[in-house]
Amino acid sequence: MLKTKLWNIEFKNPVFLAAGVMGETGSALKRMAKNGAGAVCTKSVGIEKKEGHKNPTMVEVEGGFLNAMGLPNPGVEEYILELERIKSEMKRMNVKIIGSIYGKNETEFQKVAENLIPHVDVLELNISCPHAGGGYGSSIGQDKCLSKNVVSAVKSVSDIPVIVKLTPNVTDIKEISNSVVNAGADGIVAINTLGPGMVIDIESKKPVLANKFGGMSGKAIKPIAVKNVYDICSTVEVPVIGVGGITTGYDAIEFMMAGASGVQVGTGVYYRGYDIFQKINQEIEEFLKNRDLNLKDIIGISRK
Ligand code: RRO
Repeated sequence: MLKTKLWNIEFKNPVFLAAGVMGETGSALKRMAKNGAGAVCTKSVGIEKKEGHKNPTMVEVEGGFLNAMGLPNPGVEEYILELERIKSEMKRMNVKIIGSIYGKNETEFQKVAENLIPHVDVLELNISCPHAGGGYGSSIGQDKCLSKNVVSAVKSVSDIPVIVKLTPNVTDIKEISNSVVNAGADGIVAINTLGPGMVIDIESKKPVLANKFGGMSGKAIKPIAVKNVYDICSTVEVPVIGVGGITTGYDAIEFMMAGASGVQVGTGVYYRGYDIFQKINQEIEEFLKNRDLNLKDIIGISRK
């Protein structure tokens, strides 16, 4: 009932693991796959190993979390070994792999893409980390020319679908969306974390995060994510994957009604556990069954 075909790939369901959560190792990805995800997304990987920011890198706030992980990853070559280890079981479970990549510029993006493409089903370009600094952050995703150049460079070497993760921290999400789609993006993922924000500990009188500030995820950002998806779907024709504050099937349905063809779950894993994917799928199925609807019937329905 929840089978979803996007870019000629059949996903067993439209509820995917978002980048950055439970994606640092192959075994963590496999665990999410076993818990019912239709696809799993890797932690964003770059050319070289990166330690990430110092601890603490996460702090819980009302309605979500702030994170400043700082792109910790083992580098693309090491990461490929992680993927090799889980390859056959992922095939057996029929769970697709989305490879999230980052880089300082289009040349770096292209190099990482060339390495990773043979090992994943879909490539996700992370041009939207709100606090990575050093040119890695949302600076690319806030500039329509830089975004376009990155997408063109990766598309020129890719034989698999290339989707682009956008930041909500822009004045015109439609403009950026059109720019990446005109450059050849096969889909859009919206949204990366919001902000960044800051929490100050009033006893120590200092910001809690070692990096001082971090991107906001979780329930509180859902209305912003839904509005971004709604706006993006009104301007581009490619599939849009909604992400931002999804913890229940009803949240997922809301994103689909805004136009999303699929969803990703990140922070939700902390709220509802690893089996959140099964739970969300069950809730979507029940909702549809009780109303005699199919998934296709609800996608974009709020826009009609
Ligand atoms: O690693 C991170 O700090 C991070 C990344 Br790459 C991202 O895209 N979004 C985010 O909130 N954190």
